[in-house]
Amino acid sequence: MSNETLTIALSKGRIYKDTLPLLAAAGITPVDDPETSRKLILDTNQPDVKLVVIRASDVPTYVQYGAADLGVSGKDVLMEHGGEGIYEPLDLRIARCKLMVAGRPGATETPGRLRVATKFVNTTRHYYAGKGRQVEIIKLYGSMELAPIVGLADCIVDLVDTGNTLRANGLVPLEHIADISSRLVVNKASMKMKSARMKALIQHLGEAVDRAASAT
Ligand code: PRT
Ligand code: MG
Repeated sequence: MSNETLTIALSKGRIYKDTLPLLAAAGITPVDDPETSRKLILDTNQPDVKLVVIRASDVPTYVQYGAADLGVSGKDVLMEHGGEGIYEPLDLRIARCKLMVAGRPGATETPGRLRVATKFVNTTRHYYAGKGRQVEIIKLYGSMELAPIVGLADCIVDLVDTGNTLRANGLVPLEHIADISSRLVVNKASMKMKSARMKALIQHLGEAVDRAASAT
């Protein structure tokens, strides 16, 4: 990417949908719609601002290596990634949910080693290490809610919003690990090399977040 272009990494779905109004308030509007376009690099109304639309869990990696100057990423994804090479200057307060332990009622009260299914392996290891509890972590890539039902695990570590998915599968939230929202992340080197433009964009996004917060 040229020194002049600012590249912003986003994921499709709820993060894209909730980030659009914030970008618009900062004067950036995409020309293509990622839900219908097959393009992976989207032009915007500003010739020197591009969007790359990628998997949510890949956003910190793109920003870490400077393939994108900025990105929008869930705190869950950032905790799991570790945040190397990345600053996290702004809580965008979008795509909010909770990271929780869930299972059948009482599932974690059994003595001994717990079997925990999750896609958040690092975060889960860190959480139970902090509690001094022995666990066996089973890595899954999706549909974690199935694991306790079929006896693959005692409990899961997953994101919970309304709780409907847990309820529909006979599970309950058991422990709160973290409040989650999406964060603006920036590449540390870009922050130095493109300092003025990056700071202006961060400030405009911050003002848009504050306006959105005071409107609710
Ligand atoms: O789908 P893909 O593998 O590409 O990536 P992804 O699943 O990480 O992306 P996406 O778009 O589903 O989620 C992006 C980000 O949105 C996450 O990293 C979170 O930071 C945030 N977010 C906010 C959520 C939720 N709310 C959420 N409810 N991400 C996922 N969920 C899922 C949850 O995993 C569970 O299966 O929704 C289900 C629970 O919802 P309720 O309302 O039934 O409780
Ligand atoms: Mg998903």
